[in-house]
Amino acid sequence: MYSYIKKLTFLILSIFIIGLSLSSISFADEPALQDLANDPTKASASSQHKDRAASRAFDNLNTHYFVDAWEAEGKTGWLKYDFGKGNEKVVKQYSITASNFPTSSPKSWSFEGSNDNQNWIVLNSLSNQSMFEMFEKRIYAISNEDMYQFYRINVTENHSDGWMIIGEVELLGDVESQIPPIELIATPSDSRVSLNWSGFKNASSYNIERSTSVSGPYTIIATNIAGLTYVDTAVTNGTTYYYVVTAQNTAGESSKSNEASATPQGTVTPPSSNKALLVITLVSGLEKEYDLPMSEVNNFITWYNGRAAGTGSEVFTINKSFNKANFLTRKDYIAFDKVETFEVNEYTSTP
Ligand SMILES: [Ca+2]
Ligand SMILES: [Ca+2]
Repeated sequence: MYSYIKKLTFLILSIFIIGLSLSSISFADEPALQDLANDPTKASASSQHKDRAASRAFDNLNTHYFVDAWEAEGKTGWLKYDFGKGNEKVVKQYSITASNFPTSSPKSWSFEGSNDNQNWIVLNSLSNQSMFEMFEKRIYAISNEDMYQFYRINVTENHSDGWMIIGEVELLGDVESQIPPIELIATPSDSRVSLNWSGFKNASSYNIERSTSVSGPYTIIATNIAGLTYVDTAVTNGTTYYYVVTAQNTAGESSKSNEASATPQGTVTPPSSNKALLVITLVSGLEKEYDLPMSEVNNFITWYNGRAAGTGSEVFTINKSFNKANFLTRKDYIAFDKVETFEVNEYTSTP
């Protein structure tokens, strides 16, 4: 008897433990999904009864009569929800709740996602489903990890009535883990702007758009970029450019990324505080020595090189401000064809 009780206890304990582990397998790590579709104004449909518009399927109401339901004019039709550009969602489950007319409930349909409202990806396809009970709610889990702006239920067959009616539809997702939109960073350098961005889930390629005004209008400057970087070399130093990136996948084009701006700049040499002795030997044999800031010596060299190449003015003017004494200005005019050679001796000036 004792042994029997012990065995029984063991058996009950075992069942209890198996039950516990089963329940933890079933429910552990399930994110809390919430209905993301609660704005009836974002609903539309292939057709709708004048008193039972598409919005009725997203009004969170399903009362005793089908006034709160969407009714298609016919046995088939689609019901769509638009989350809006930049507000794409990853929907992982959807639910359909029947109205009080089970015979009008859907029998065969597909659940689809899109980012351009033209190309639709079938996320779930069901046919010959049993008739809904009155006000029955059924939840369908789908293995979707992608963001879509548009979702729709595309009903190809209802149960028997001449009209198809759906009381309520939920689009369920994990609010916390919606994938953020593309994050774009623009980095300027000399005659180029480098763009880097974070990836869009399942993107096949990216398009780059550019503007010289904040918030556009943008012009597409590159398409079908496979990677996550792009270098724009068709830029002018000193001009500020504004960029956005969009992702392309089989479901269409994503919304625009954040706008990133950059102003490419040439390599700027900081003005040198150094000075130099510029010694010019003229054709006549005369030597002229000037103690000048390095910047003015550089101007002289630029003039001389230009003149040697046949451009620029015939004469270079040296401001001898270093020793003006009683004169307002003292200037030397150096004619190119009078210069035999010159020598530059730079030195660090100590303030
Ligand atoms: Ca809702
Ligand atoms: Ca409703």
